[in-house]
Amino acid sequence: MCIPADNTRFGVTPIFTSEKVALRRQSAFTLIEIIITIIVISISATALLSVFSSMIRGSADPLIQQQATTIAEAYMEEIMLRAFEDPQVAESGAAEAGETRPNYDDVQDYNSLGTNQVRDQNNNPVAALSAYEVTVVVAGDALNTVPATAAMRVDVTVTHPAITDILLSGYRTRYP
Ligand SMILES: [Ca+2]
Repeated sequence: MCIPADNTRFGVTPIFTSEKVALRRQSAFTLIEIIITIIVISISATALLSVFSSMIRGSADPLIQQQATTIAEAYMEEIMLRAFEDPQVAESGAAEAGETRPNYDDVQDYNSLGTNQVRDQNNNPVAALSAYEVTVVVAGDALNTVPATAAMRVDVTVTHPAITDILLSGYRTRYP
């Protein structure tokens, strides 16, 4: 069958070469679109890189915080195992005469520690923890119905240049 030049009556519209070129142009990216895409990708990459760099910079902090917390817990545990007040002589509110850390016998003795680098229970400095400092303060502080004369609040603060101070508080009450 012969198709006439004007074949619209068959439902087919012929596409001329100029129209084909126009269609091809529409499906491609324009220079402006490419530039906008590059700008968007650059902004996204910059934001991602800044997030990654802050994560890398702060990645050591949790380890230091955990170490500081562990130091505070170790001091607190040691202090809480002592008596409320000196069992042999009148309580002075700090270490009594002749007492050193290895033979501290009440919680109030620990007021004599003040601020110092981390030390073990025999008062030997722990070289590996030299960047941390510990401060211990023990003072009477009412705890609900327990008066301040029968409740000692123990504050253990651990500091390190890279983190916010870690403060651990506990109470030692006078009980029989
Ligand atoms: Ca004592």
